[in-house]
Amino acid sequence: MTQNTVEKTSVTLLGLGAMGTALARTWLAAGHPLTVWNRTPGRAMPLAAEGANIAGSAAEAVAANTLVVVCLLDDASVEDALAGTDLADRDLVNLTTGTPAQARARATWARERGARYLDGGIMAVPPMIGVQEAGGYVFYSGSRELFERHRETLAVPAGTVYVGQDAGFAALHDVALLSAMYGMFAGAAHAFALIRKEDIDPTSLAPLLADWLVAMAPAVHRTAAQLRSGDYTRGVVSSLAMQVAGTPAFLSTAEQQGVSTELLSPYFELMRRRLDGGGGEEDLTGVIDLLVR
Ligand code: FVH
Repeated sequence: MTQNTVEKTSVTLLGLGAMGTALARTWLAAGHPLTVWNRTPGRAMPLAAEGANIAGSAAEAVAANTLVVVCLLDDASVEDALAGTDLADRDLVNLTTGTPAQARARATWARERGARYLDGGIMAVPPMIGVQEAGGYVFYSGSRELFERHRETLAVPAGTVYVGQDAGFAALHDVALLSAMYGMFAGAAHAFALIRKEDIDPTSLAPLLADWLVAMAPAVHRTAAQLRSGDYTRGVVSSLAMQVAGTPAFLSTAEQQGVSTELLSPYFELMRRRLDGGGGEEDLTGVIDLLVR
């Protein structure tokens, strides 16, 4: 008989909210021995039936395995949960959303307690976890050695993208992408508001909107190339001057439709300022310089 089993890394997971539970299930399904802890114990119980070891305390959970993943509400809850645990010689992977400064401080904090540290920013919602084709992934930053050591285990719930030794970079990438997402949602909200009082079915606008946003998204590559070269006129398709000239039509349409321009106007004001500063031949890239203080 041939023995073809590869030993899977044992994982400790602190935090069984919506995201933590999704992570737990994928590791269990992939055959990783898993020890879990949650502040409210009732949330851990269903996982026992799926094979998880339920720790009675965070300290017990941390003691159980070298690889300790935390996925909690915020940085303060990480502080709370890990208080009183012995992190010496642990590989701490923190998937809790926070700021770059919090991640850097947490890396120092972990090092002072004898742990190796990796920070993560999750680019997925719980239903995407463990579903490869959903395209979710996690940004990681901090110890490269730690990332390489646990790469395979970390890749079980979602893809992995390592963005550098600076522990704050995962959070920075996370916040950058999510900020762009909110800009997109803001634009979509304005678009739906424009048709709200008309005899137009929002479900007929939605696919048009989605396709349009997808068609426009690659423009970020031109923006990046212009930022890198410092030449904001390179490869311009629609000049800033032309675009500013078009803005009254957007503002008037909003007014005629009884829609507030509070989402749109701040961006238009930045475009106008850049135009007034002599950027008429440029792309929209100059707006970025106005944002950076
Ligand atoms: N869910 C999502 O869509 C997003 C997707 C992108 C990444 N985020 C971040 O993931 C972290 C966890 O999110 P979550 O969805 O699991 O959040 P909740 O379901 O609200 O669960 C929160 C867990 O945190 C525990 N907790 C809260 N405060 C404390 C504390 N002081 N001490 C110990 N644990 C604490 C909470 O425990 P309990 O309320 O069940 O006792 C949950 O386990 C988060 O950073 C998202 O931004 C998710």
